[in-house]
Amino acid sequence: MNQTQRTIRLVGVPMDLGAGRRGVDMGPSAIRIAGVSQGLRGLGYAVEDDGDVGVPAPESRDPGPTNARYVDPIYHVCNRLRLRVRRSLDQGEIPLVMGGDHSIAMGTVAGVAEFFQTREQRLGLIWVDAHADMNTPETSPSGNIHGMPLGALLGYGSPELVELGGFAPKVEADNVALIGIREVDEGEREIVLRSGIHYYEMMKVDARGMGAVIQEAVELASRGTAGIHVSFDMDAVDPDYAPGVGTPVPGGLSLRESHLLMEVVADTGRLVSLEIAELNPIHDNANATGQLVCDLVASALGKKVMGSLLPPRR
Ligand SMILES: [Mn+2]
Repeated sequence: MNQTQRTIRLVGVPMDLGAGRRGVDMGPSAIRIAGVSQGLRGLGYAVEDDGDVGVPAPESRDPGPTNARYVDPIYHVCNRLRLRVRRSLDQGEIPLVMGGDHSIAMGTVAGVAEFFQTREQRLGLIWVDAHADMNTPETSPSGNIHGMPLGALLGYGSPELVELGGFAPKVEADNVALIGIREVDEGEREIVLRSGIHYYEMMKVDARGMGAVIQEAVELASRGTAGIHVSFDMDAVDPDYAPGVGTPVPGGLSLRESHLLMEVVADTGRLVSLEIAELNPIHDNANATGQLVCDLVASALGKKVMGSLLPPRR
């Protein structure tokens, strides 16, 4: 086991500056309490926990522009997160980033993309979400930045966020698959279409089945890339299974569809980093959604009904 043992680096980001409803800042704590470390050690990984990236309380900051609320503190948190993720990858680890609202993905993906860019390699991105997260300050109805991170990573929106880490875009649109969407804002829809990313709204998941959808998604995210990052917004899962989220939308992924997605990703052996966002313990039932996070993380990292299969060393 030791020859192949890999280290997973837990990074908590108790961010709720980008969200409308409060409470997602307690996500990292709830995931730890549900036993994420124990589960991963049970699969044969070494687990290191750095604790949380520092995030200022909203009460202590001026929200700033109404169309991009808290853009300055969010930028600074994401920048710190970017460095942590980059360092973890430099050490040969698998970073597991635990949010926090989904604006954290701008820091996580910047760190992963930077790691590959210095090696002249590209990153594939699978984004699982009820929403497209491709608003810009001009299109956003709320001004909440957790609705903008995928757009920013692709080069749309606030220049400060787009240029995070000093390069843009972080991923090529052709290597991005967006799965599970069922609530997209009007102006945002146009950006999704214009961007050239591959999107799988719930209708496609229903019609084609998750097996076919995730197979195509991993192929697209693998094309010419050195690895895949999965950014998983818990609101992608149906609220029946995941009530503890920031922005619940009915008609989401079933429990098995969610696991199948993660299991197929694990089977590719190409997952380089993983992120879970938008767990909101205030709306949860006795941490059931926190437990689901741990189960999905285990599936993404190789847990199988018939035993586990650890991804090979890079
Ligand atoms: Mn999201």
